[in-house]
Amino acid sequence: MKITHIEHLGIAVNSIEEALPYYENVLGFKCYNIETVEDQKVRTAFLKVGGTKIELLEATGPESAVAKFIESRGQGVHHVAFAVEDGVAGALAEAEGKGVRLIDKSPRKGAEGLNIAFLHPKSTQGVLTELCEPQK
Ligand code: CMX
Repeated sequence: MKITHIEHLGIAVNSIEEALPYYENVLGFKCYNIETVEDQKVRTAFLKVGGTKIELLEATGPESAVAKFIESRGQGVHHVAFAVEDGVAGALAEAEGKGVRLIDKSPRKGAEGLNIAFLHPKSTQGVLTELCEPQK
């Protein structure tokens, strides 16, 4: 697979409204989009940081992956998303062929309408890893 850059860092927060003043007023980033990704049970806020982004993740219900994460580990870095230039489907097949456990067997639509897929943290050295189509 050809990874070109970190597309975004996902950060789990209790509340986007409570977290944003730190990112905007202290660090000086600008939130440009807030959306709900229904099938992931998360609300997301995106901020640009140079050539990459931060995605704040707020759970929309107790069964959300983000709610479970915060319950066991507290707020903090939740995942890293890499931009794959030559397609998420091919990258998934390659990762699986190299013994990596897939969470998503095929690409699906994530925040910002991009094709994405997750690799299981138990086979990625402890870091939940997202493979992501680069934004045009
Ligand atoms: N980073 C690293 N490790 C993590 C983790 C994370 N974000 N979330 C869970 N884990 C660890 C747990 O601590 C646990 O480890 P131990 O067994 O050592 O305690 C282990 O993974 C649990 O694995 P599991 O029982 O297979 O799975 P869970 O039910 O806890 O779910 C995960 C974990 C990663 C499979 C699930 O959260 C998932 O499918 N995530 C992908 C989807 C997602 O995160 N969506 C939200 C963001 C969506 C978006 O960005 O749009």
